[in-house]
Amino acid sequence: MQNEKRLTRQRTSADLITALVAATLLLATHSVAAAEGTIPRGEEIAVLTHAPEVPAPITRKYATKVVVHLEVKEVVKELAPGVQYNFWTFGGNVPGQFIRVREGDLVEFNLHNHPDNKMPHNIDLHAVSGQGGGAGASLTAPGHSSVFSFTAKNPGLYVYHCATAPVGMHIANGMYGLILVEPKAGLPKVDREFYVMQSDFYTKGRHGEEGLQAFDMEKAVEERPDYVVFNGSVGALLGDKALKAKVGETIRLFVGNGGPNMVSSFHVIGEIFDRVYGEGGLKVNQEQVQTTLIPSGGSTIVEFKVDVPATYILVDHSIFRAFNKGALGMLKVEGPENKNIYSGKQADLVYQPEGATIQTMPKDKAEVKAPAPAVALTRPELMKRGERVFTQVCSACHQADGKGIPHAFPPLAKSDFLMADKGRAINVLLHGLQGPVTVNGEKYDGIMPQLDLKDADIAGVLTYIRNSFGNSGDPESVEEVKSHRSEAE
Ligand code: HEC
Ligand SMILES: [Cu+2]
Repeated sequence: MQNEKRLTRQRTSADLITALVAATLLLATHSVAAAEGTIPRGEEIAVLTHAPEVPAPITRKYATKVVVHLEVKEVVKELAPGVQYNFWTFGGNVPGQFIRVREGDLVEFNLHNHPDNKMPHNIDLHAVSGQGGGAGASLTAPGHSSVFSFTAKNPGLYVYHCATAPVGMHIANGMYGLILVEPKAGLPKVDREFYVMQSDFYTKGRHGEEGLQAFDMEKAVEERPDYVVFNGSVGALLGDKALKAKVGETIRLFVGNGGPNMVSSFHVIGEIFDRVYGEGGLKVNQEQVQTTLIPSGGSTIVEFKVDVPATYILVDHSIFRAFNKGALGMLKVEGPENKNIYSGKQADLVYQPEGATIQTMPKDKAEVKAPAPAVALTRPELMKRGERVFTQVCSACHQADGKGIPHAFPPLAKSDFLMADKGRAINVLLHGLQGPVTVNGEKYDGIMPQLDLKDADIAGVLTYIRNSFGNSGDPESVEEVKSHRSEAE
């Protein structure tokens, strides 16, 4: 096969280690495959597409080795007209690029984290059986690549997403996409296939507020999205970006739901789904469906024949999301009328257009909190509280042993940075940290998010980390944290 040559083609020196790791992985997976009698033949580079495009159906009748290259990029783009957002993406757009492989293929997955990115990322593919669906093997610092392999054993339409802490934030920023594992026999032939993915966004400003909008964790936790959209932005499937088809064609939509929170009541106004492959499984489990439910982190495949020309409207039928939060798309179908199926206008009826005004409930008055008096905690109390905070909040990034992850999360264990300056440590916990720092001689240039911690939690966790993992220092008092907080205000 000509593709086999590609393995040795154009390896940059940076790829060399990656290639070695891949080769080792390949040997290991190869022997497993051999035992099952499904040795893949040849090799090809996966063609990935941006939504709404879908890679062509697979015509190959045997399993092969498919090499996937997916690059994570953090990019500022439009979330809605006039509204920008710093998206974290698989491939430069939301949703992530569509991956299409065949049941039985051996997939060599190369996850690249662009050097300009600020955060480490990884990938959890729901199509993978194994630790974290690949997340366990793919945590990748900016400027690095990870390689792992898996056999696509289970056909179906699967969501993939980033699973780096804080997981919710990585997903909320746009880190999800779809991978189709086509069954050996292929899917029935249709005229057109499209890739549509719904998701919800949470911004500091309310819906429509212009400018660069930051992620709002509080709204995300409370599941109050400002935007619910198809394909990553308001209007991604409207106007000249509408999906297009001709009368008489059969359409297949691969529909995913990245969440992070909302469940989709997916509906196409003016159409009936002839067939639904519920939850992205392999079986047509229902015919003649009006609205199908797509769980967060789930998918569905719908098929329908378009009989008459119209602009069919894709919506989340939780209808305020459609008309007020962005979950609207269009499928424009052209061709001859069939008055028998649909007469068109027979009478001029009064039509009350949807008002553009968003009506809001009066805002809750911001509670003016009187500062709580500083509670003096004993050292054992601080240690106990600190251990809890560390386990629940910090260990996701700095790891349970406090040793961090090279290039991504600095160590707290024996950290010269942490131990040198108590006041600076308090400020890191109060305000987060970004920009280059050197910890024990290693450079880190990531972002530690600002964590919404109480003064007593900060005092506790600092006492704990400064007296664990081989560190020893004096306890932190709640009073000290409090005075740093008021200095900043
Ligand atoms: C989402 C991941 C994340 C979480 C959660 C997190 N940190 Fe960090 N932390 C980082 C990153 C990334 C840096 C380095 C930032 C930079 O490069 O400027 C950092 C830096 C630090 C530093 C200074 C460098 C060092 O190693 O001494 C301290 C101290 C620290 N974190 C403590 C904590 C504590 C305590 C918690 C829990 C309350 C916590 N962090 C939670 C990601 C995280
Ligand atoms: Cu990520």
